[in-house]
Amino acid sequence: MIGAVNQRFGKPADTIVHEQDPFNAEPPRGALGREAITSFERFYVRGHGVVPELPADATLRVEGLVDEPLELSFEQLRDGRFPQVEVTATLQCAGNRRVELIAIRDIPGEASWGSGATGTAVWRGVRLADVIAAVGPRPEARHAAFVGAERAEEAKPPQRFGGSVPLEKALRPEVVLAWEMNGEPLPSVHGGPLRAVVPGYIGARSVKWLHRVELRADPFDGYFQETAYRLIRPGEQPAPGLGIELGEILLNADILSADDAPPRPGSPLELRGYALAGGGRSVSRVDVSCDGGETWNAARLLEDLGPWAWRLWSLRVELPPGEHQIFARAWDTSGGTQPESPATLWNPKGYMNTAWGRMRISVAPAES
Ligand SMILES: Nc1nc2c(c(=O)[nH]1)N[C@H]1C(S)=C(S)[C@@H](COP(=O)(O)O)O[C@H]1N2
Ligand SMILES: [Mo]
Repeated sequence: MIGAVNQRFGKPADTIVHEQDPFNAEPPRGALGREAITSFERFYVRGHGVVPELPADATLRVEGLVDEPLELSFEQLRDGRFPQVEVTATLQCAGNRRVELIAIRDIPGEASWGSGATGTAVWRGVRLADVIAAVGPRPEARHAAFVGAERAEEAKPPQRFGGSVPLEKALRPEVVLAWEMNGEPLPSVHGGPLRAVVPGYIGARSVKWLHRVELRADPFDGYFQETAYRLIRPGEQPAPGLGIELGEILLNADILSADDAPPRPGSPLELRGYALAGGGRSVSRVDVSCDGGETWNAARLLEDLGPWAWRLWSLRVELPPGEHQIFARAWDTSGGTQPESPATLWNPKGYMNTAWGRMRISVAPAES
């Protein structure tokens, strides 16, 4: 069954399916660490509603606190009136690595995402800033909301998915309305024909199947921003306006792959992972410990894909026989680093686990 749903959405058979309908799935972490630009096959899918089938003449409305609302066909968006741009950006779901929080205390009703609810792609489209300039924002406009085309039954009450970012962010050059992912037409499971891409913000703000952009005085008041995607305290229940509204992502790093074959004693092993800075900062260093945090070695930082993308890293290590707890932690250009343990980060919805990346590796005893 799981094979069939993966096949239906074009994902390989080893994709880990959290939910079939709506489809929610992530790649095995090892596969994710092999490519700097995540291929379509290995890009996670997070959907709160069923993938909508949009009519061929679907349009984008740009409205709200604007002088002249616009309704644009997708052809008009790409017919040259707005310059086309490409941005290499990592999307990261706020629920990425929730499984480590669940290990501390159960989080009923939320999927146990592992390390794979993140990925990096080259997105092509137009700058949201150019589209906003065309409608003339009114001075009272402070936020730009994105509303998707599908109906999410899990929302209370059921409603379209949506979310907003401050207008200041919306006007930045990295924020795009995209119709291409890695040089191909944006697959519908990733929001095609058109999605917002908001680099540096939680994945939930990169609204798929974009239907409407609304300039507002206040943040979006739909379920997925007012009630969900907020950091509440242990013991609290989600409620409108409660807790901290999530927005910018935070510095994170994870270990994605070791070699495929089980490591042999005495032979070097290549550890790989990513680090991702938040707030427009960049990654300065990644340290890796193979002895539970006693000693640390600096990993080699691989290709720099620009300010909005993760930085892959690698480190060759030799491990003696036995069980090893590997940790990775990144440092950013402000000298900030990640918290050690997910225990202090636990929250009832299981968001924003940015603790040290961790992986257990066992090395078999040498053959005699
Ligand atoms: N319309 C719509 N947009 C959406 C969502 C959704 O459920 N509906 N999920 C959001 C969340 S929570 C994330 S993490 C990203 C995931 O994008 P992907 O499925 O292309 O990886 O899309 C965001 N955009
Ligand atoms: Mo997400």
